[in-house]
Parts: sequence; structure tokens; C-alpha cells
Amino acid sequence: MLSVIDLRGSAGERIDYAAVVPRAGFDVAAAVERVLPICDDVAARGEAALAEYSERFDHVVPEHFRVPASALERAAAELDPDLRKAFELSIARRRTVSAAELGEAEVRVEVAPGAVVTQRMIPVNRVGLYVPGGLAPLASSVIMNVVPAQAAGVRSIALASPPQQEFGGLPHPSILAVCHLLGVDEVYAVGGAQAIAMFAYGVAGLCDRVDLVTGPGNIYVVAAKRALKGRVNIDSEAGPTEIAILADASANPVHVAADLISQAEHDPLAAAVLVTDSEELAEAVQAELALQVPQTKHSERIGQSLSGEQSGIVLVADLEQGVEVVDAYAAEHLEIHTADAAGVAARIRNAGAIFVGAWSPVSLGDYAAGSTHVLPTGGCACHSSGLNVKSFLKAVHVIDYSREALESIARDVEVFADAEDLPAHGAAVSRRFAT
Ligand code: HSO
Ligand code: ZN
Repeated sequence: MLSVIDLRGSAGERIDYAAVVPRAGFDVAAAVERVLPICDDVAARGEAALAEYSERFDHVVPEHFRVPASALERAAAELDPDLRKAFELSIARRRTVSAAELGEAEVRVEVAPGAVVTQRMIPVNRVGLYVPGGLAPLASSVIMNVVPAQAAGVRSIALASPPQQEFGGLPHPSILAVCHLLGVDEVYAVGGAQAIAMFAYGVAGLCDRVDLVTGPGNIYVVAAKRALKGRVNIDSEAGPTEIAILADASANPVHVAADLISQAEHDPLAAAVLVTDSEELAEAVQAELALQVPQTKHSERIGQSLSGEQSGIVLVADLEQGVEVVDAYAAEHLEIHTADAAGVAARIRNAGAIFVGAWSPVSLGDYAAGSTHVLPTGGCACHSSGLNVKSFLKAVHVIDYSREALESIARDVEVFADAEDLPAHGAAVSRRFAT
């Protein structure tokens, strides 16, 4: 079911593994062209434009774009008790980890007597969180967006999710229920690029503009985030989900196959990549996939994902080469199923999140580990982080020097400024001490 790429002959060679390992085409640039007119239209015509795009893309226009408080309360009241318990567990664990991520609010350094630089972490004022509707209603994404924002101390939180025809133009009730559990009452039944534009520009009489937009979405959502970056800040661009598994002969093929399938379930474009030095494991996983895929509900899109060019098995000579390959690939999710899983995991530099050993599947991280599931895809893990408390904080340096502290380095500043041919910079210091 998975295609095989054999790299065993090229161990030790200098090859660009990132170009060899398959990856889905995700042409954000082309999508930007398509969403720009939508964004401009929302900026110009506000709610009228939202209604038009809602009709066109979601096939329903909500009675109110702002979800009424009563709908949030009702959704929470009607929650199945077991599901409520699962939500609460997920929230509690993500909160515990978020509190630890927060770190010091201030770092104060006296670099010389009377020369103080303090770094203050200040939350952004207002954020817009996007939660996709798509193939599955991702209530868990509400938790992953909201909890770190709250832990960071963000004062104003707005959330948007597409209106659903079958729920009378409201977002999915499980999304509304989680909002209520988390105390988020500013919720919009707005989806797609138009939701991102609403956040970036604001819509008169409906929604104030935000400073930062976060959350995953389809290619149009990602394109709108890219197009409007600068006007607002964004978290990383999240494309189709990816799982890479680095495994040796000690791995259990039943687990490996189940985990590949789990992320393939998201999207026909999802990527599932197994990197292994064991041909026997590779064969056993193929056999397991053939067994497990037909048994699962969404076997059609899973089959598309696994047989797509973005998925495959990469055979490597040894774990050394395996680490190089997964590092170059920089997967959104990386599972390590090797005899010394923790040791191998410690050597990985590029992955959105690393899942260590047989008992830490990606699905655990998707819902309840305490970690985030909003993670960089498409190789962005080599420069970006998953959504976390720091995503919602700005580092502000506060500079506080005494007269003596400035005077003692005035000449250095002046010399430096002269070298850049910016003498007025130097004068701004030296004038203070001119006699
Ligand atoms: N694996 C997805 C997140 C998710 N899974 C939500 C289930 N629900 C991207 O990290
Ligand atoms: Zn998932």
C-alpha cells in the first residue's frame, strides 16, 4: 500500500534527504491569489461580504455571525457526560503544561553598575483563534488554541469556526460546548479566508480587529493568513497533517500501522511516512495496513492518503541514517519506535512534536497528553514551533541606565555611531555630558 524508497545504498553520502522523502504539494501561493479578493471584500463591505461567502462556501448563512450566549450554554448543557469528562481531562492537562511553559514574566540583568536591561513578557491584547470545520469537527483544536492563550494572560479572545448547515448555521455543537467550558463567549460562525479577514480588518458592528491569528485550517485559511501577515501576526502555516515514524526491528507493526492510519484519517492529502532499517518490519507494516485499513470507518480517504505520493516507506541502512532522514524531513509529528527510543529522540532536531516509544502515539498528543497539536507542517518544523504559551507573548526590553552608567560608555557609542556615519546618534549621548 505504501510505496518504498530505498536509501540504504546512499548512507554516508551527502544527499538532500528533504528532496528525496515524499511531500504533498500544498500550493499556498496559488491560493493566495484566490483569497486576496475575498479579504479585500471583507475589509470593504464587512458583514455583507461575510454573508455572501458564507452562502457560497458553507452553503448556509447564519442568523447571527456572532454565536448567541444561549447557544453556547445549550451546547455545554447537552454534552454527553463521558465526552465532557474527556474534554475536561484534555483541558486540565494542557493547562498544567501551559502554566509551566509560561516561565518568568521578567528577566532583569544589571550588565554593569546602574545599567539595567529587563526583558518583560507581555501578552498580545487580542487574539483571533480559528477552528476548522472540514472533514471532522475539531473540538480539540479549541482547547489547543484557547488554553495557552489564556495561560499567557491574553485579555481578549475571539474564536471563529465555519457555520454548519446541519446545525442551523452554528458551528459544530462540540466546538461551542468547549468554548463554554473554557469561558470563551466571543464566538463567530464564520469560516474560511473570510474569517481570517474579519479578524485582520475587523468588521464594523460585529468584531474588532485582532493582533494575532492562530489555528489550523484548509489551504484558503492558510493562504489568507499568509496574505494578511503583517497586518496581523500569525502562528505557523499549518498544511495537511503528517506523521513520520522512525522504527527499528523492535517496533510492533500493529502499533506502527495503526498510528500511520490515525493521521491518514485526517485528509486524503495527509502524509504517513515510515523510516526504518528493518525490511522485515517494513513488510509486516504493509501487511498490517492491508488488514487494518479496510476495518476502519474512513478507509477511503485513508487509502488515498497512504497511496498518495506524499506517503511511503523509506528504507535506511541504520538508525544513524534514519535520524538524518527524519531530521531533513522535519515532520509535524515524529514517533520513535526503537530499542532505545529516548536516546534516539534526544538526537532529533527537527520535528513539530516528538513521541517517544510504544506508549506515546500521536493520537494521545492530539487529545490528552498535555502537549499541543497545533504544529508546524511542510518542513516548517526546522524553523518554527508548535502553538504554545510563548506564541501569545511579546518580549519587550526595558532599558534603564543611570547617568554614570551611560557616561561610562558614551565614548563607545559615539565611536560606533561615527563608524556608521550616523553622528547624530553619537551626539544624542555626548550632548548630555557636554560641559
Ligand atoms: N493531528 C491533528 C490534530 C487533531 N487530531 C485534532 C485529531 N483532532 C494535527 O496535529
Ligand atoms: Zn490527528
